Amino acid sequence: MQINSLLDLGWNNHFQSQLDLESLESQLPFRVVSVQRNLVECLGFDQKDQQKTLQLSTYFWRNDPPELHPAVGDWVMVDHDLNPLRILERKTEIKRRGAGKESYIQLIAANIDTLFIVTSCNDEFNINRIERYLSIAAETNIHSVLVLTKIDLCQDVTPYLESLSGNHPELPVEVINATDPASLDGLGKWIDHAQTVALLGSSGVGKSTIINSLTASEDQATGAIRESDGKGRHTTTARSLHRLAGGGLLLDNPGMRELQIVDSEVGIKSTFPDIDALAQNCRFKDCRHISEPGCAVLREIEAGGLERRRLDNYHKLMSEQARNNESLAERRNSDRSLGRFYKQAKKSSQRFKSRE
Ligand SMILES: Nc1nc2c(ncn2[C@@H]2O[C@H](COP(=O)(O)OP(=O)(O)OP(=O)(O)O)[C@@H](O)[C@H]2O)c(=O)[nH]1
Ligand SMILES: [Mg+2]
Ligand SMILES: [Zn+2]
Repeated sequence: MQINSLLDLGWNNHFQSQLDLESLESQLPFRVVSVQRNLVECLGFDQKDQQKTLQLSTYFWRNDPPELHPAVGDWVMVDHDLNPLRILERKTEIKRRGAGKESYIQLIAANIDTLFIVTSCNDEFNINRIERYLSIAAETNIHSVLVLTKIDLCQDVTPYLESLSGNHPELPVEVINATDPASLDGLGKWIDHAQTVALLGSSGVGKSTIINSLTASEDQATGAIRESDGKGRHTTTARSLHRLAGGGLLLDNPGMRELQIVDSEVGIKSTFPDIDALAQNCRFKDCRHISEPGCAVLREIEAGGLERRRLDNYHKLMSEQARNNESLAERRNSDRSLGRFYKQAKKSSQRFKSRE
């Protein structure tokens, strides 16, 4: 990736204002462009102002919780010998609950301006899942655009478009054939110079195909979906940032198997503004819209003004994030008490030694 200045990588005032005079003189900002296991690749300029690609090990962050490890899109400050020092405070973060039993937050990407929710007009299309993405983006003030792929393989896109406009009238929708660069013109207006756009969606929906078509390259491997069930083969395995000729930055991601929502109450509420507005008229202030008397949300469902599915998904997302927040808080507490225990143990062993 050839760049002229940090501005081309999305550097702006939000990051600049975090640096005092001393760090401006002694440190250099690098942007994380890909993460593979324990290796973080960053792009920036060295002390002689030469463009430089850095490979950093995540070992430096080994004692930090996972959400504070570098993610694609992060800005890492390094010293003049190119050793990592810290990660700058993020403008936005796309996160989920990490997979597995242990409760932790996994960062998918940092400092994203716009999210392309990529979905195809076939069985993969799922409005509940789209609302999950929307909630996560809204929580961190990322602007979402829905990209509907594979129109060339679809008889009739109307049901998909109706489902989107019926549920989310404000959501911009771009309908494309990802394999045909001519059909991608509409995406351009969402990818301004130095803006970072993340593509998220299930495996096989065409995220990497979009990137290849927009960069006129074959840089990203793509893979045909399975004929038996139409599912993708998880072709992309690492996140990586790509620069377009127009100066926009696109982040390719592996297809998502699961997107467990965490810490997103505000995002969910703003994804379901109709439910939030109706809730103002419920008899009880803390109405959960399950079976309470005087519930304005349930009344609206009965009157046919609100789809039951929407309320069900709202409940599902709200309780999922509450559950995940709770187990996260428990884990943090136990980490903290474990930390205290170790500190105590260290102190008493030092006391013991000093008496020897
Ligand atoms: N006809 C047609 N094929 C498409 C379109 N978009 C993607 N494909 C094909 O669908 C398959 C999967 O595309 P990929 O770009 O690999 O999908 P992906 O979202 O990157 O998948 P993962 O990397 O597994 O997450 C490839 O064979 C693409 O050529 C489209 O709009 N029309
Ligand atoms: Mg891919
Ligand atoms: Zn209610």
